[in-house]
Amino acid sequence: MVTTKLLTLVMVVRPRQILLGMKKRGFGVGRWNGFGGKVQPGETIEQGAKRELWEESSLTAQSLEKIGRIKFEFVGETEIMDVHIFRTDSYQGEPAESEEMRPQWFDMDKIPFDTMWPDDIIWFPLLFQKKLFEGYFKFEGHTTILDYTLQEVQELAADQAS
Ligand code: 8OG
Repeated sequence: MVTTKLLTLVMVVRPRQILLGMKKRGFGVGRWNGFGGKVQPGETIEQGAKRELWEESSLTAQSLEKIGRIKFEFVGETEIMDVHIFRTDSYQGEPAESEEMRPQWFDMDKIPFDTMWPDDIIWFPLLFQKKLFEGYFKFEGHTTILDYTLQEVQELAADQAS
């Protein structure tokens, strides 16, 4: 049976820069990424996104813009990861290292794609152009993309699990 796991990913931006965190443990260890994780029972996707951002970077987001949704399939696994992606440029606090992440600002033209999930180089241009998008990536292991789709969309579905 195929199950779906709801996840969040928050991209924090300021003029010409983006905040990424080096993942220190668990899924995606050794890669730079935005901040996020599993949505907990009883919270909305957006609440989960804000909570994870705070837990992993010490930043409080005043508002999040929903910018994308990507589903990931890993060959041989029955769980689809349904990742809801947000962007924010309105936040409070200073980024601080947590047990999970070591945050660092990067210039938008110096993104460390070599040490990121391999799909990121494909959809980051849409993030920078402020386009909304939906995608699907099929991975073999954690480094090979077998198939993918990525579309710009006019709107994203409401905050719901399906
Ligand atoms: O709780 P945990 O750290 O395991 O959550 C995984 C995080 O990684 C979550 O924020 C979603 C995010 N994520 C994936 N796959 C990919 C991917 O291919 N690219 C990026 N940039 N993030 C991903 O689960």
